[in-house]
Amino acid sequence: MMKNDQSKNQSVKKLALYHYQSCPFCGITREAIKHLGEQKIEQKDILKEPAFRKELIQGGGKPQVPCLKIETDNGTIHWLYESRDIIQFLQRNDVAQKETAKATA
Ligand SMILES: N[C@@H](CCC(=O)N[C@@H](CS)C(=O)NCC(=O)O)C(=O)O
Repeated sequence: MMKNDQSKNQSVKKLALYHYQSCPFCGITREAIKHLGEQKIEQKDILKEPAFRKELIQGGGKPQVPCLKIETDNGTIHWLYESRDIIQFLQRNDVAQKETAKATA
């Protein structure tokens, strides 16, 4: 799991969810994304597109889904596995985005 200090100090530039339709853990994660609403997350189905599966293995180290690829402003890339950790990260990121929007309004 990403360390808290990393998620606090680096702002998220781009998010991509590696998943596939029939995976129940992916379904829970997609539902959470839908619930959070406005987050822009590219969805990469690894069964429909073999190149995405390759990216996941090369980048994250294993073909397990769901996995969230997190790219930060300073160019760091994190591969976050485990649906529970992904959902927790997205909820925190959503709160952070809303706080930033409020502060800059
Ligand atoms: N504890 C994990 C379970 C994920 C999981 O078991 N994913 C299955 C698909 S439903 C998978 O990717 N299996 C292939 C693998 O682990 O290599 C989570 O909550 O995300």
